[in-house]
Amino acid sequence: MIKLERMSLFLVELPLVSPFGTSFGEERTKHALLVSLTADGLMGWGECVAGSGPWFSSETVETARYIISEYIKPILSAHKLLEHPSDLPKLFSPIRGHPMAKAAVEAAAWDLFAKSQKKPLFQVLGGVREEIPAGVSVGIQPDVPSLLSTVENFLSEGYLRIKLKIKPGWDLAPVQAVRERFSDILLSVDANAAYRFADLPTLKELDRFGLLMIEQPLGFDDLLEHARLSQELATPICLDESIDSAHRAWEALELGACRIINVKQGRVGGITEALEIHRLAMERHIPLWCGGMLETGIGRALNVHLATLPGFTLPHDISATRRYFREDIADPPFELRHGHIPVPQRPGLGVEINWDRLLRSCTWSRTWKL
Ligand code: OSB
Ligand code: MG
Repeated sequence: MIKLERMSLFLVELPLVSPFGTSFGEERTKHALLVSLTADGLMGWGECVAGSGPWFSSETVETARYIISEYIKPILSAHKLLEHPSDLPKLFSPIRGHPMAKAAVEAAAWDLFAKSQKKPLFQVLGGVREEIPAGVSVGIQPDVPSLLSTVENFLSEGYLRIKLKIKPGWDLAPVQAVRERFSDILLSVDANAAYRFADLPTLKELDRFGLLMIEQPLGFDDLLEHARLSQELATPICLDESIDSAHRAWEALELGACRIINVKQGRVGGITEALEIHRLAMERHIPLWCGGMLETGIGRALNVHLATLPGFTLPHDISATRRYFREDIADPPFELRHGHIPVPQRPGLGVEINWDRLLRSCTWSRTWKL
């Protein structure tokens, strides 16, 4: 039993080492909302995966700050005694939507709980791996030559799978160029919902490149057209944006809308919900992998622990810290070892907040006694 004492929120801004371009825009700065919970001399940390604007999802760091401050904090104050972090989703269920806000607080509770058990988080979750295979997501580049050299650099660092961001006008030519140059690599694409069903001829062309998957080609909340598209393509469809809960994952699998799922614990409302998706996927032999949202060391550590579960069998969008940040707010940085990231072995997330860097990058913070 944990007795929650305090909660803090921190808004931080960290410069990205290079701009990250997707079909919905370009990010130069990482905006993160961090949550800490304290109990009995221990502090647990969570990171909200919402972005600076409502582009990937309707949530933003600002909507999450509001929902946590006004609606989640009072729930925690009324339920200070926590038996297990997986009790939180039920307490948060009167709040409709806002999965990323809920997940950030639940994440802090998981870190705290694992620390109270003096165990690394992956052991508490039932993870079975001591290192996880790393893939990298390559943003939209100014031209094909820069794309080829970017991909070449990542491959020389050891990444085991390359994911190319695509959009109409930046699809067949860059994918073909990368496939011709690197004929035997694991390659996938992510459209972030940039196509319509009427783009079927272009999407069908992608079948020529031996891709591992096509991630979220159609509408961000669509299942039915993805199911229809799936019938037309040889390449497996993977859903990201469309899966915002375990129930949606179940609907997607029943409909045949995807053959692979990208799990982001924040997008689906937390670790407990992600564990339920893991259970569903294992039952149906659906491969999973862990997606990323340009997380700082806090969210990155959580993804690494989650990715140790048995059903996570494909390389993840979990890359080394230095792929995004020169200096992170958590230590030590994650590094690649033969294309894999070692799982932290210390209690909880197994990373330490660097208070100096946190306070330097913090633009707002608040602490409540619960
Ligand atoms: O669609 O997977 C995505 C980053 C931000 C928002 C959405 C996505 C991404 C990525 C990068 O692809 C994943 C990462 O390296 O963290
Ligand atoms: Mg994606």
